[in-house]
Amino acid sequence: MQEAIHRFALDGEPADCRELKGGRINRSFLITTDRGARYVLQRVNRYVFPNIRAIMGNAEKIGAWMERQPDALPVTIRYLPARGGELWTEDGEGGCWRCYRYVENSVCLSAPESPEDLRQSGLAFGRFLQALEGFPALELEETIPQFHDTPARYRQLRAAAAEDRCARRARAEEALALAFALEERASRLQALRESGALPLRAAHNDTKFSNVLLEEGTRRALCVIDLDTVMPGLSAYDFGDAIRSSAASGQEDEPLSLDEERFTAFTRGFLEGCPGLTPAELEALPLGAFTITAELGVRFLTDYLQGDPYFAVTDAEQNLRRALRHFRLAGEIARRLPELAEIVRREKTGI
Ligand code: GN1
Ligand code: MG
Repeated sequence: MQEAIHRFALDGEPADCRELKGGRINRSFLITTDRGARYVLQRVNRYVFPNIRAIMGNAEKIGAWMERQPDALPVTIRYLPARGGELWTEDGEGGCWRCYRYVENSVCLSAPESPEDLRQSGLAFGRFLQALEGFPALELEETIPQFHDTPARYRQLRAAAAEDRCARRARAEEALALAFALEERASRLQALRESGALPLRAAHNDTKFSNVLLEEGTRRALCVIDLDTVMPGLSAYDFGDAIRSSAASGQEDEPLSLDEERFTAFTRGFLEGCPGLTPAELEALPLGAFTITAELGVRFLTDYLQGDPYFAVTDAEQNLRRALRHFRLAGEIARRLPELAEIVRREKTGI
């Protein structure tokens, strides 16, 4: 890390470093220099993102586009060039590092503290999506192929269960049964994508609550972070992942349930931020919340069966607990779909 940080032109000499917790994939450190300038230094997870050129190329395109959008959020993350001219630097151990200016006067919460926090997060992700309207989505590289292709995620789960390389399957039978009970409904969104019923957009694809920075004090939407999965996607993914994550504490392995007030607050902000959604997209939003919740459960369960190579865990059962919590939440969302559709309709029309 010492070596990596010196490859970026900082304002001053690094004087302090502390780890920023919360991400499941990359590791992030807050660096403060002797002149008081602050930066985020990240070590990119190469198991998840083997193609560093693709993620950084996408980030650069998005950043340049956002800076030309009058309605974009106040702050967009831009990476600093490293010595050598790339936006990242490699260490001798296969690690890749990148660096950006810490967003001052911001707060990053692991869970919302009020409905207004949720409305602001809805506004942030909605405005992000809206600002990317017109962006040539297909020019973005698919940083993780089939990221939200739920049927593909089920195929990976089946393969992991068949292989059972860590002899964990016996402990996963209940979770597997729950997963497969959700499969038919969880495959519908992908079918809507493939049929062209839903427009493909440049979407964020990883809209968990902690990926929004709010302004300190005012708690207004300031910035959307974690652009590694910005690629062609659906508005229903972004809406859906935000809904599922706002039902969770940071750990995602505690009981989850859908709160109507929270759902309404997020929906209000999202629709206000992204007025350009088509009728078909509006209709698919609740299905997105269901699908992404079930899909993430499938991903956690697959990772459990494979010995946790993907998601950071605190103990050997955490991915299994996360999977179970997500399947139960998905079941609850499925039962409440008509109610959720009604909230979306009401928030859109105001009547
Ligand atoms: C990962 O990187 P982070 O922690 O924001 C994951 C998301 C999951 C999330 C669950 C690239 O997000 O898809 O929803 O964990 N990101 C990737 O906490 O797989
Ligand atoms: Mg991420």
